[in-house]
Parts: sequence; C-alpha cells; structure tokens
Amino acid sequence: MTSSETVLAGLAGGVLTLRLNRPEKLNSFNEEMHLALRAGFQRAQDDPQVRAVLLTGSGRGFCAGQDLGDRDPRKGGPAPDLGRTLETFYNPNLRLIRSLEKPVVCAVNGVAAGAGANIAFACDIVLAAQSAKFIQAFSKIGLIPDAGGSWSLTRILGEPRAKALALTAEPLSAAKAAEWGLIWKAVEDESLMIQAEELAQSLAAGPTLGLGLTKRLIQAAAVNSLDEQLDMERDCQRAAGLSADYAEGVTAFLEKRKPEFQGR
Ligand code: T3D
Repeated sequence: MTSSETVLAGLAGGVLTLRLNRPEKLNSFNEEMHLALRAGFQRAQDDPQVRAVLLTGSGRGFCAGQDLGDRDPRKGGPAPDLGRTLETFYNPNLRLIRSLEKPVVCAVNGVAAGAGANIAFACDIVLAAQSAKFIQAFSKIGLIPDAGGSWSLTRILGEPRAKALALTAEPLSAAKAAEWGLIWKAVEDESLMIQAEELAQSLAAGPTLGLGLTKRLIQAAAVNSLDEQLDMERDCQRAAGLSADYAEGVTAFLEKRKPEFQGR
C-alpha cells in the first residue's frame, strides 16, 4: 500500500485503487494531486502485481477539474500559461490512462466537472452513481474542453451533442450519460463501490495480457482502416495465442474447471 495525501492508493487482489482525495474542494486538481495521480498510473504500468486500476473520488464529488483557487487573477501577476499546465500536468495523465495495457475502471461517485469529467471518459469502463452528473464547465469560465474532452466527446457523441454540452455546460445526468454511451452504467448510489470493486476484481483475475491487447485494438480502431485493423488483430492474436493465459483458458475449458489466469 502506497499513499499520498491527495491520492490514496491501495493494492488488493491485483486491483490498484486510486482515490482522489481533496474532498473539501470536490477533488479538484492542484499540482500535488496531478503528480500523485501520475505516480499511481506509473506504478500501475510498472508493477506486475497490478492487474487492473479502480479510479474514484473521496466525499460527495468525483472531481471538479482544475482547482480555480490556484488560478485566482486577483492575486496579481501575469496570466497563467494554461498550455504549459496541460502539457506538464493533465496530458501526461491522460496519455498514461490510455496507454496503460491494463483495464482502468472508473467509479464516478458524484459530480465530475471540467477536466474531472473528461478524465473519467478516458477510462476503460465507467460506472457512475445515479446522483452523479457530468459538466463541461469550461465554457462558464472562458476555456475550452481539455483533458481529451474535445476528442472523446466528439468521437463518442458526434458533433451535435459534443458541441451542445461544451458550449452550454449543461449538466448531464449519469442516466443520460449511460444512455448516450459516454459511460457504461449508472447504478444506485449505495451499490456503486460494490459493483465497481467487483468489476475491477474480476478483470484483475482475468487474462490481463489479452485484455490489454484488446484495449490497444479498440483504441486503434478509431484511426485505422479495416485493413490496418485486420493486420493489427492478426499481430495481437498471435501474441495472445502465445500467452500462458490462453493455454490455461483452453485447458480449463476442456477440464471443465475455473481458469487461473496470471496475466502473462
Ligand atoms: O488551469 C488549468 O491548468 C487549465 C485546465 C483546466 C481544466 C479544468 O478543469 S477547467 C474547469 C474547472 N472547474 C470548474 O469550473 C468547476 C467549478 N465548480 C463548479 O462549478 C461547482 O463546484 C460544481 C458544479 C462542480 C459543484 O457544485 P456544488 O454546488 O455541488 O458544490 P460547490 O458548493 O460549488 O463546491 C463545494 C466546494 O468545493 C466549494 O468550497 P466551499 O465554498 O465549500 O469552501 C467550492 O468552492 C469548491 N470547489 C468546487 N469546485 C472547485 C472548488 N474549488 C476550487 N476549484 C474548483 N474547481
């Protein structure tokens, strides 16, 4: 178990749980929290004991995006270079989540606003509490959707809905987000963590090498032609077919028993 104050981290049963932990600020991002989250995802990448990640938040919110207290113009000084903060803090975390070849489950426990919403949409399987809502809050303060939002919203929803959400900052309920395909499921508030933990545990006990290759393929499909994708499927299936997990999966099927996968 590793912990920092702003992101609590704990490993159990192959699941690395990362809990954003600035509840008094609805888990909005300061520099320390960015770096702690990055350390968590880097650990997920490097530590073979981590087979899946569960990302969630402490308190009544998931994440309210950037801590605006750190951007207070009344404090004086030059305007901040937000391009630099995206490059230095937000974008590395987005890239780590997307490139991690292990499943990332996100349990959205409450409001997800600004970059907080878009970080959730970058995860692989998103469950949200019924009471949660997603807000593209950027337009309320003169900014543009970041943390991959202009990309993920447009790809998942198409231009009409992406533009309406981004231009109006109208809150989207968890149920509507599920109906629109932005997230996997909206669940009863009380059962969110139970369901998210069960899901993460079951993925972590699965053939995670194959799951990681599956993630790579599905993400590549957005930019590949069918021919490119068929070639990639060939290569990934070759790698999967050489794995110990594949041999175990087939053997367990033939022996009519539960497989014991090792993620290799
Ligand atoms: O700057 C860069 O590096 C560029 C990157 C930008 C990325 C972004 O994410 S920009 C978008 C930033 N986020 C927002 O604009 C959202 C701001 N927050 C809200 O609009 C609302 O708080 C919510 C709609 C998320 C929730 O509303 P509500 O009524 O449930 O809660 P609340 O009362 O507004 O907030 C509770 C507390 O959290 C409150 O503190 P207090 O008064 O109890 O001491 C509030 O100030 C604080 N809080 C909420 N969001 C933020 C925040 N403090 C700092 N920064 C926040 N983003």
